[in-house]
Amino acid sequence: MEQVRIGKTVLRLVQGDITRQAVDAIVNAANRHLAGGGGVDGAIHRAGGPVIAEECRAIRERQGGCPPGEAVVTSGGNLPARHVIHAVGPIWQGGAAGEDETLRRAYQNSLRQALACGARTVAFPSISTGAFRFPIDRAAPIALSAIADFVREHPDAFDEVRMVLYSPDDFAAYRHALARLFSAS
Ligand code: AR6
Repeated sequence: MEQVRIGKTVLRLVQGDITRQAVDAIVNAANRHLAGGGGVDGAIHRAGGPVIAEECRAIRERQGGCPPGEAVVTSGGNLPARHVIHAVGPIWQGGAAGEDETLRRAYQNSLRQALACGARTVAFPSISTGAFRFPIDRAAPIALSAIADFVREHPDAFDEVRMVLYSPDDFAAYRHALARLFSAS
């Protein structure tokens, strides 16, 4: 299963590069210092250009960064997306340090920011499952149910929420989770 409909909103899985998505807002898997880095964060800063780092620096100076579970917004620079929502996921510490709840909040606060900037189409990467080492089989159902719950609570907000999975293995993990979560609906 690669997509489901939740009311008027499509929740879709695609395999690809998030920097190429023509949506209103893409989400970045950032760190609490909003300092840039590798992985999807590096790819977004490279493709979007220096304006994103400049806006991140202004946010850092204003509010000292972004704690895990929260999200902040910059413009998209040269990206097809108008906005970048920088979400900070949890660093995996074994699973008993509240990582599941922090991951869920990262998705929901990202959607809250998307709603606030009027984005009707939003694309997410798989937050925390790279450098932050959150196991993807555990992250996928948390990500999808966090999105689905938020969409159910805001039925007029979004046309599409897209998960953009970079590797075939990541895509397979999310497809499996989507089928399990929605098989009865
Ligand atoms: N499009 C979509 N997904 C991607 C792309 C891309 N272009 N590139 C990588 N991924 P990670 P994290 C996938 O490490 O675990 C950074 O240094 C990747 O395959 O980017 O939240 C930040 O600055 C993986 O499945 O993010 C932070 O310090 C997923 O994106 C830290 O890493 C997330 O991997 C955040 O770690």
